[in-house]
Amino acid sequence: MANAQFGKETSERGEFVRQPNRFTDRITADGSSGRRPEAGRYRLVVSLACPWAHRAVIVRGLLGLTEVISLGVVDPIRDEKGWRFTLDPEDRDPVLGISYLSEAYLATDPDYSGRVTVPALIDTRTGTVVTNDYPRITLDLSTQWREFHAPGAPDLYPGPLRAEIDALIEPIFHHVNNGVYKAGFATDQGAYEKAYSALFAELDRLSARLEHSRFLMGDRITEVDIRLFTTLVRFDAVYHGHFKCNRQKLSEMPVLWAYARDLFQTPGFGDTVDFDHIKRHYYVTHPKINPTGIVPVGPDPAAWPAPLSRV
Ligand SMILES: N[C@@H](CCC(=O)N[C@@H](CS)C(=O)NCC(=O)O)C(=O)O
Repeated sequence: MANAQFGKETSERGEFVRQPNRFTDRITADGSSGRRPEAGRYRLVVSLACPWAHRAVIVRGLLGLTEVISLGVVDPIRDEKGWRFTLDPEDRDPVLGISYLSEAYLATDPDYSGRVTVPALIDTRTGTVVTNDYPRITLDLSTQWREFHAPGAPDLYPGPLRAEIDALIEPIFHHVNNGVYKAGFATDQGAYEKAYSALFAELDRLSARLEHSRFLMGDRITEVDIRLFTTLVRFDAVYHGHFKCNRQKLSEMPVLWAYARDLFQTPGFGDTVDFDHIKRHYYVTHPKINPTGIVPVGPDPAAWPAPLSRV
């Protein structure tokens, strides 16, 4: 597709079809996968712009794993060779010693030809990618790394609630997390409108659920809140304009807006949000959608930390 942002991931009907995650090894508590949790061995490489990576940053922080799994942060702007470690001295990740994330991908699979994506969990001993399977990464941090969780860390994926959490995660992924991308990367009017309608229908459902519930699963924060938050926090800054998800702004949907700010103001959430990285990444690196690369000045982020009361 000539006018597609990601040609290989755009169907003949102009729909965005996300590539599968290539590296899916796991680190498991019992070592049955061949890898066990180990303090200091693994490095999580993220872009602070990326909603999929953002999930892992939040979960790692909430569970108290920041001293156990180190964090590498890439420049929000990729060049023709992809994600770069230009925020580090000498443009190299200080632990992995590489300048591009692609070096780790190619060290793992010399024939890799897909998009080199974040988040990626890297084995610092070998410099290879253990996993870029973002939905699994956070669940494994919750369930497989328990021995390293901080005392009193929340259980973000409690056994008895998993079926209900999984049932919520599914439509949120398709219609919201990935839905905004399906709207934004569509190259066909119908494909865009389908994604737009499904997105707002799902947001309406979530809003109704949150009208009488502080979080999606009641009074406690779980994995599914984190997954919804990382899309909501980008909504007005990026998805409303850049991806044409503009029935309303988040700030015009009162229940979701209050919910998102409630999470933002919870330690471990707002302190992981970098609106500068978020805006520069999307508006600069999708030239088919925003050919000028101009980054909008607004919206004013001051409303996010403003005092709020939820009924
Ligand atoms: N691994 C997933 C999701 C992660 C993902 O898409 N990350 C984006 C940033 S939000 C990325 O790394 N993109 C690199 C690229 O487009 O070249 C995928 O391949 O679709």
